[in-house]
Amino acid sequence: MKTSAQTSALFFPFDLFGHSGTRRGAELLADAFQEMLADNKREKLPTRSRAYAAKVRFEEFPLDTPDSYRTWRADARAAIRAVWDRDDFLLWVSGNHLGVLPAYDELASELASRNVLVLQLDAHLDIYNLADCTAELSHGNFLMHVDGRLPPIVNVGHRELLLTPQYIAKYYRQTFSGAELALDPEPALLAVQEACADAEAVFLDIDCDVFDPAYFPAVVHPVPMGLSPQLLVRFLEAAWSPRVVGCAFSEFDPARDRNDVSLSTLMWLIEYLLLRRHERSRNRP
Ligand SMILES: [Mn+2]
Repeated sequence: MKTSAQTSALFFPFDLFGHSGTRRGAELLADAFQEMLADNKREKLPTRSRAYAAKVRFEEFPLDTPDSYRTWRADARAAIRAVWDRDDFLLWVSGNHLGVLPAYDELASELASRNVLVLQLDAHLDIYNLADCTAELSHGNFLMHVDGRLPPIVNVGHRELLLTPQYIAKYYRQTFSGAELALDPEPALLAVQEACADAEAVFLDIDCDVFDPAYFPAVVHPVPMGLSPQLLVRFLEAAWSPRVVGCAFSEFDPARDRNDVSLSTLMWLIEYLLLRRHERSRNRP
């Protein structure tokens, strides 16, 4: 896979069949992202942002007509496909987690030709089939609805206490629960590093509820025993290589934020990823 020269930052405020406050989250991040680019442009002194300033393509999907919802999945897939056809790095910011399904669809379509891996940071394993869950497509079961064969997924940070290991293993290559990470994160860091080193393309899927609510209050249903942002950065670094083809963020519900601490965390991570991707000194083989 070629090293990509550009980043395509696509904001897709989809929030149907899941948490509706998250639409505003994707819109707010789109605003903050544009503000960051504008601030960088105004700055006359050299800053590290020059590494990526000319390399970012921004696009926001308004999703404001019934028609845009009728074709949301195909439209999102086409947009993602175009990014990867250009060998761009994909930054995909969705409303709820279901809005990341089109990226999984596209990764599934690549499985025949290359070895793809998803590193999913999420409090939930989105394969729920329990009595109180709908069998229809939803944010809680969307991995069961991927178009084609499910790509190999490693989950880090889930807080699952109900689903059996046998059932989980049908969908996940490997999982590391929040409790396991609390005891010792090193085995998980090593496993992530090895799995990502073996893959030809790695996609990072960050659901904001993976964070511990103490650090990141802005989610609809906070779940305890989550990751600190510091530990999440360690996992990003364990996964990182020029073969990371993109990163998704979802489930940010700004109405529940506290002094914008969650917003700042996400913007910090987004800028960190841009530098990670485009600062030449940090991407030597
Ligand atoms: Mn989740």
